[in-house]
Amino acid sequence: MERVYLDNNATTLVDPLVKEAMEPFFTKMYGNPNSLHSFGTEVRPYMGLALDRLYAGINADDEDDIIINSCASEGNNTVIKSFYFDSVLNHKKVQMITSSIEHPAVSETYEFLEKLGVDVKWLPVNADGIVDPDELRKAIDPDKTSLVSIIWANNETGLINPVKEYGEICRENGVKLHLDAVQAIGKIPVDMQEVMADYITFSAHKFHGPKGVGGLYIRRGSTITPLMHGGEQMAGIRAGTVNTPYMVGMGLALELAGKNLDFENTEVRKLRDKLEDAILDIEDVEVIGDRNIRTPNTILASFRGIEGEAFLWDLNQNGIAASTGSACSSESLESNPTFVAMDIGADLAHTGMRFSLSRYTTEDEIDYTIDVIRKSVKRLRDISSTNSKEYI
Ligand code: C6P
Repeated sequence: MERVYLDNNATTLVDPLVKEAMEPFFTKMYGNPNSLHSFGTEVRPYMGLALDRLYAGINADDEDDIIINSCASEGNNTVIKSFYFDSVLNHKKVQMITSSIEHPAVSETYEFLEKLGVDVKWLPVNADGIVDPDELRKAIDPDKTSLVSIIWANNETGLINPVKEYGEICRENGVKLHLDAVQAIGKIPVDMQEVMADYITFSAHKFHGPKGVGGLYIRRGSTITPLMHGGEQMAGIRAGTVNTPYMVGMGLALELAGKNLDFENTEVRKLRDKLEDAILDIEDVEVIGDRNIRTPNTILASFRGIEGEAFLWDLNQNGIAASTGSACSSESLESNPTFVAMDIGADLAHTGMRFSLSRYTTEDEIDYTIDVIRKSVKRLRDISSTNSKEYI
């Protein structure tokens, strides 16, 4: 076995069909789509096709907007800061609500707004790792709350929040809802006629598209004050020359992800469950969250007595790529936000390991991984018990 990639929540392999579809836009059809000459105009139908695929992929209405940007972090910053800008422009103090299990692209943006004086309410999670709709209902003050931002599917655990209910609660109270849909898209159905969110954000590289391109969905009737000024691209909401090859790639990637949703839900889930069952067979191991309410590709397991960093290193030595948490905070030794939010004890806080599969994961790879995990856990536990005996 050469290498096994089980860190698909960090990023994914670009589907070869996507790469092929992007190619002509680097050296042949490289015109600026805003130019009036043929080099510019010939690109536009392909952008239209990409947009059609994105609209279809999330079942957006023709009247809704999808803004192409650089990534979900940009989309999350755009939505949250837009509400802050509006409060400044309207001389109105607002309250905003988020949860304690957000990706840093949301949580750190809110922490920054707190420094600017914004009142931010942080919703807890329940024992199942879910943001309880009742907590949201209680936290909303219809006179003050302007925006609610909640993660659709958590990147560490894969736990899926009841977003449909959030949509109903926000509607009842006249409050806008923003969902970080990065880990939902391509893994579970995302249907904007079902879920009444006003804004959702996503990144192409999580569903076998290229890195550095993402989308911001805006429901009709909702507005955005731009984060980036300086051009009329994207209806004036996001200035900057559109990255046409990547937009084309993202459109096709989402279409292919849609076609593979059943496969994710059956075949990827089967392999995930096989790995999870084998992990749970090991003594003193806990998997966070009920597998039936998780994305079908994700496991966050806690291996008691094994330090996450050492385990990660051992897996890597055997060619297996996993992750102790989200890739962008993996260098910090702090506990994963999920462990903190779920009040999982300090003894387990540094022992978490995330395994995230994709439609490219094979059964042979899972069998090999199971074998390596068993041996590695035994070896690391033997080492730590020998070391602790030396100190007795
Ligand atoms: N999570 C992970 O290892 P960007 O980097 O902007 O494409 O995506 C940011 C982002 C936002 N929200 C969620 C829920 C995410 O999972 C991510 C990316 C990766 O978990 C890399 S930190």
